[in-house]
Order: sequence, then C-alpha cells, then structure tokens
Amino acid sequence: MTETTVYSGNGLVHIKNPHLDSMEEDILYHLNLGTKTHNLPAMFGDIKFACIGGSPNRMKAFAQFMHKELGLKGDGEDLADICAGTDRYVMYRAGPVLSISHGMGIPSISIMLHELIKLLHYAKCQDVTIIRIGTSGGLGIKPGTVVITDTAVDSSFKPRFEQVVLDDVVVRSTELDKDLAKELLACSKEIPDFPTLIGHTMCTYDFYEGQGRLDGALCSFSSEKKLEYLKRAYNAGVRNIEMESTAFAALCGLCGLKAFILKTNILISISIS
Ligand code: R2B
Repeated sequence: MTETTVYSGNGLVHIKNPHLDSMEEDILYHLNLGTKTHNLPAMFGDIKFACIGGSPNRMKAFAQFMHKELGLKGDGEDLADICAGTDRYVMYRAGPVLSISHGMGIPSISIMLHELIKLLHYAKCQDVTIIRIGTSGGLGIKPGTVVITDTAVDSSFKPRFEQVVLDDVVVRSTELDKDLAKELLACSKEIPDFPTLIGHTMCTYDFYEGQGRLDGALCSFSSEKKLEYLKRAYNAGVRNIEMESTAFAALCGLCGLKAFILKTNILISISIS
C-alpha cells in the first residue's frame, strides 16, 4: 500500500484517524498535555511555526534566540518548559514560534510528531509551518554547509518512508516542497559567508553501521565497501545523512503541514574523493 502527500489548501492541520472522534479525552502522553486538562486553543491557537530539533538544550537556546530576535518583552532567559512534568521532550514558546525537541531517530521523532500534530489540530492552528533544524553528517560538502532538503530518501536512496503497520508495510511519500527550498536558498544568498545548498537528505535507522561508520561496536563491511556505498549515495543526490527526515516528511505531508528541513553539517563531513 502506498500513501502520498495530500495538501488540503485550507490551512488547517489534518489528522487522519476516525477513532479520535469517539474519544472523550485525548492525552498527549509524552508532551504532558491533554484535551481536557488544557485549553489547547487558548494556549496554542496563534502558533504559526513549530521548530523542532533533536537536543533539549539546543531547543531551549533556540527559543531564547527567537525571543530576542522577535523583540519580545524580557530577556527570554527564564522561558518555561511547557512539557515540564515529562522528561521525554521539551517545548518552549517565543511569540508565534514553538521550539520542541524530538530526540534521536525515527521512533522518537515519530512519537513527538503524532502528538504535536494532534496538538496543532486541537488548537485549531492555521497555516503552520514546521521546520526541522539541527545537525547532520555532510557528504562530499564542506563542513559547516547548511543543506536544505528537497527530498528525504531512505538508505536505498528512494523517496519513501516504510512503516510497519500491524503486519503490513505501508509506504509513504517523503517529497518536500521544492519551491520552498528554492525560496530558502535565495534567502541564504543575502547572508555573507553562509554556505548553503539544496540536496537530498538520507535518513538511516542507525548512526554507526547504517551510516557506513567503521567505529561502532559492530562493523560488517570494509572501508572500501563503505566508500563505494557513500559514493553511490552522493551520485544519487544525497548531500547529508541523518536519522529522522523520512518520518518527518511523510507525517507532515500527510497531515497538510508545510514542512522543511535545514541542517548544518557539524557532526562530520565525509569526503568521498
Ligand atoms: C543527527 O544527529 C543525531 C545523531 O548524532 C541524530 O538525531 C541525527 O539525525
């Protein structure tokens, strides 16, 4: 079964689960929020951007940065974690911007995104853009380069996210908005010394063997095999590697959210020459 991205055009966030209608209360367990315990429209109805990244500390720092950039009252140093009460994720708010951590890997970002998307839906948010920011490993590009993802691909360089649902494999599209990527690239040109490019982002299920690293506890391939694989990835258009983009692109696309991914390659940049 293949599911493709559908944009509804009315700006609302769409959840595709008929079972939710018959639930008396929806508890967003990992965000420590709920439809009865919290007035979600009052708390979040005016949110326009949800910026997400792996690390809790970095997402706090990002919220503080946004607070200052937006010229909001106070120095922003004492922003409260909206998800205090759970230590799974953190969530801060700076004006219309939410800053949320998602942890590492597809299972972790997927749990957070299910709950965030339901939150935005219950809060009746409109025209929300969701942005994944953070780090990744560059492939054949200069360290420090920002990659704007045009398509998230899997370890076989295919634009798909395979999810096992019961005992079926559901395949979901991972295409992102290419016009938006070009718009962002144009913005980056206005900033001096800000190396930026558009490319495919490869999403893996593992940081070590899954990304061709030779330094994990297990390694089942030679350094020649590693290089041959990474060269094929580069030739397929991959410019960076990380562990969440396919799930992110698929979930946001299916729920009608405008989504993009911006990653700085600060982890490593693998030379493939
Ligand atoms: C980038 O960095 C993390 C691994 O160190 C992972 O979350 C990713 O995608």
